[in-house]
Amino acid sequence: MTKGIVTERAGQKITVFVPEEEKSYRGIPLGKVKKKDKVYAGDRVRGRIVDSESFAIEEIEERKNLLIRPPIANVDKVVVVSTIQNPPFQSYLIDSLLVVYDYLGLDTVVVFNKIDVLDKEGKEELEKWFKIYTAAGYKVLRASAETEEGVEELKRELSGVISIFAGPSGVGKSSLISKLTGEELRIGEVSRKTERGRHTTREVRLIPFEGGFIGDAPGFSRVEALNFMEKEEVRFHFPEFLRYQCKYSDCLHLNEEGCEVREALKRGEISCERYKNYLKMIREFVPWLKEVCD
Ligand SMILES: Nc1nc2c(ncn2[C@@H]2O[C@H](COP(=O)(O)OP(=O)(O)OP(=O)(O)O)[C@@H](O)[C@H]2O)c(=O)[nH]1
Ligand SMILES: [Mg+2]
Ligand SMILES: [Zn+2]
Repeated sequence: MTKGIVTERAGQKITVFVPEEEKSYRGIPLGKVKKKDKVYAGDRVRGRIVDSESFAIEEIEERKNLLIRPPIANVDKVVVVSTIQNPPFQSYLIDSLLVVYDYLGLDTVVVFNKIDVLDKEGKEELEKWFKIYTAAGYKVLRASAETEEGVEELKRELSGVISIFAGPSGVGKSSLISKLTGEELRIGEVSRKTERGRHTTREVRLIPFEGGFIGDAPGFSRVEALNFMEKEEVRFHFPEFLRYQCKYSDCLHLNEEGCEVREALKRGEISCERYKNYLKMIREFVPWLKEVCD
């Protein structure tokens, strides 16, 4: 049997890329596959090349994971793209995405794109956020799809894995992917369409890239961690909190006695911006916040 990977799923159309041949085929799910399971982009499949155009899918390998939006299976890494200016940085949305992807067991890379458009204030703000996310424990890159700064570094992060690009609309996800892969994607147009439409486009395409695959996704405007997990779970997905041992193991890092996260916040080891987003995510308030932060 030949191994392939589903790179596209659009309605009835399935595209299978066969690495051995470096060629794409039209995927035809055989009876048992059709009944048992839906086929998703990212699925690793086994089957036979029937002719120069077609690949008969006989088996779908067990999935490592399956994302809903965009619908892609076996994702290894998420590139969380944002900008400081044009559009302005939305730290709550980015932190929510980072929490949710960590909860789903996905690696993340934080990318600040459009660094070519920053004015003096913007540059300062970029350095501020760069430090905050680096200190929190994330891999952070500064990039520009326009000048190609940072694109090589990003390339190294993506070889050999299935990755998707996520983040707000208009930050340059499609532009970065186009620069990386040389594939022409719809720039500044895709999500405007999907976000307005009642039936969000369910089409996804993975582009073969350096032994791995890259998927484009429509922009997000809102993500809430509590739609994915319990309030008590959120704290485990702030990597910087995990460095501290509070007196009580069920400490939510609010008003509890012996909270080491609060102490770290007071010492400036944990960023107030990140902590405030944590509170917002779990819909909590602490009376001492004003004293400690600003
Ligand atoms: N100056 C500058 N403009 C950029 C850069 N990257 C993207 N753009 C522009 O920003 C706009 C949005 O880019 P897209 O690549 O469509 O953004 P996106 O994140 O894919 O947006 P959605 O698909 O709506 O989620 C386009 O006009 C791009 O030309 C960059 O690094 N610098
Ligand atoms: Mg796009
Ligand atoms: Zn605590």
